[in-house]
Parts: sequence; structure tokens; C-alpha cells
Amino acid sequence: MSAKLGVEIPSFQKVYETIFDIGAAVNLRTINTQQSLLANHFNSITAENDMKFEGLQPEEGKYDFEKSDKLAAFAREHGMKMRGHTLVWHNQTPEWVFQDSQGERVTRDQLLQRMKDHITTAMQRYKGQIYCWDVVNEAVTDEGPELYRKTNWLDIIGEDYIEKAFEFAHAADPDALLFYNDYNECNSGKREKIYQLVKSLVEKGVPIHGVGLQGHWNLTNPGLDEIRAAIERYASLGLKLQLTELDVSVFEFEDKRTDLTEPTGEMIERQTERYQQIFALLREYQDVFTAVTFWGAADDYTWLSDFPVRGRKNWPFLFDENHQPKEAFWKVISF
Ligand code: HAH
Repeated sequence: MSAKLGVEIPSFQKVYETIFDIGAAVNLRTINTQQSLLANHFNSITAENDMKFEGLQPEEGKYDFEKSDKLAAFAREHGMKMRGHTLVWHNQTPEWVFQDSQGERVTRDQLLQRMKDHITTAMQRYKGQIYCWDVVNEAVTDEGPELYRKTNWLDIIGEDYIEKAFEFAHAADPDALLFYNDYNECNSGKREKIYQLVKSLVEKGVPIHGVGLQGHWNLTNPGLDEIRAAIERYASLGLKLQLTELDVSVFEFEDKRTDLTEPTGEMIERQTERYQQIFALLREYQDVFTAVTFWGAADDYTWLSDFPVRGRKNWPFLFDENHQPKEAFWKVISF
């Protein structure tokens, strides 16, 4: 941005040092391609994919920590915190987990044992380094009256699979902060389901310490009032909150256009205003928010360039494709 030429770029995480952590999701490629950006502006990382079940235990009992160890080493070398993502989820979990050697579905007890082994092995490896884990991801339905998303975990274990996961996690590392994480978290219907689920866990004395709001948002949705209502609702549970996967897509979810090679001026203007409003709101709730993690760091790499439209570029962050601060960055650090 030529208007800012010659101006020192403040460190994002230092500006927010007393407010909340500033995190980024990373992978083995971006810790190289975005190394100095990450080191300067972020004080926390999350593995985008490499700590998911299929990444850590692709075959029964054969753990593979090669990638995750490299990410953890990157965090240590740069004095960054690390979040763990994610232990129990319906996606990116290998089929073997739910089957025995004959290809038959495992029993409840077998699956609980596998869950326990996985959680214990993963968490103990990073004990003292990963301070916070997304123990269960996306267990609630988007639509309809049912609370629990239909998954193999639910089918085989039953509704208590969630509390079991938290109990195993707490036993594996009693110092780790344990989060429930979900998306569409500001939609009023889903918000109430997430609230009911987490409330029931708290009332049962399940060791849960926080709610992760993924924050996969766009230029209009969710509205600021919906975000505020969700924050108020979750905060009323007395737990900590984090924004765990923030990005602001320049496309509406239903918009499948593929003609753009750069964002329009209007998109960038609206994104700037949106980020300014989002961070003003988050600062209002700085007593409950302990971290804001983006699902990436700069516009040269985002999962949104493959989702929901394959191969369509998106520009959802505060730093552009050349790792330069966008106008939205300057707004977010000016308060
Ligand atoms: C998230 N799901 C996952 O938590 C994360 O692990 C993954 O890398 C990307 C997004 C969000 C999601 C969504 O936005 C829409 C449909 C299903 C899931």
C-alpha cells in the first residue's frame, strides 16, 4: 500500500499482547513460505491438518508425528504458543478406527479404548507445549431438531462419547485447556444447540474449559448482532472463548462465481469495514476471549481457495498475497 510506504509495520501480536493471543493455522509449506510473517505477527499456531486423527494415526497403533513435530518445533523456535486441533471429529478420521480386523464395526468398548489411546498418545507427546486442545470438533447438527450430528462416534458409543473424550483428555494432560469447537456458531438455531450441549457438559462436571468459535465468516454473515448474541450466550456458561479459525471470505457461501483474478474494490472496502467491526467487538469482550486464531495468515494460501468452490481463489486475511498488510490490518491495530 503506497500510502504506507516508509511507515513501520507494527507487530500484530505485540499490539494485541495485553488483549488476546493472535494465532494462525499453518502447515509444513507455510512455515517456510510465510516464516517471517508468522514470526513477526503471530504468537500462536495451530496445525491446519497435521494433528487431525488421520494425520497422527493413519493406521492402528502406527503413530506418525513427523509433520506435527516439525510444526511444534517451529512454534518453540519462535517462542509461539500452540493449540491442538483436533482429537475427536467426524472428518479426516480413518475408516479403520470404526472397524475391526474383519471389517466389522467395532463395539462401544473397543471404540472407547481407541479413542482413549489416541487422545492419550497425542496429548502426552505435546504435554507442556500444546496448552489448549480442540477435544471435540463439530458434534452438533446444522439443521433440524436433533442435537447430535450423526457420526460413527455417536452411532457406536452413544451420546456420552463427547464427555468421554474430555475425560480422557483431562487425564492425559491435566494442565491442558480443553475446548469444544464448532462452525456456524453464530446461527441462532445452532448456537442454542451448542449452548445446550456445552451447558450439559458443565453441569455434569465434565472437564471443559472453553468454547471455540471457528469464525468462518464472510462480508455479510453472520451479522454483528448475531456475533454479539453468540458471544454473550457462550460467555454465560462461565467458560473462556476463542475465535479458532477466523477468515472473512469475499464470497457469500452460495456465490459460486469463478471469474475474479483479484478481489473487487468493493469487496476489499467491505472486508476492511468488517474486520474493523469484528475486532472492535472482540476487544469489547477481551475479558472472555483469550485468543483469536486465523485459519491461515496471508492471502497467498487459504483453504477457501478450494472450498466451497474448487480452485477458486479467495482473499480472506489481513495480509495480502505478498504478505503486506491490507487496509483492514491498519484498522484492526488502530484503536
Ligand atoms: C473447519 N470446518 C475445520 O474445523 C478445520 O479443521 C478445517 O481445516 C476447515 C474448516 C468448517 C466447516 C465448514 O466451514 C463448512 C462445512 C463443514 C465444515
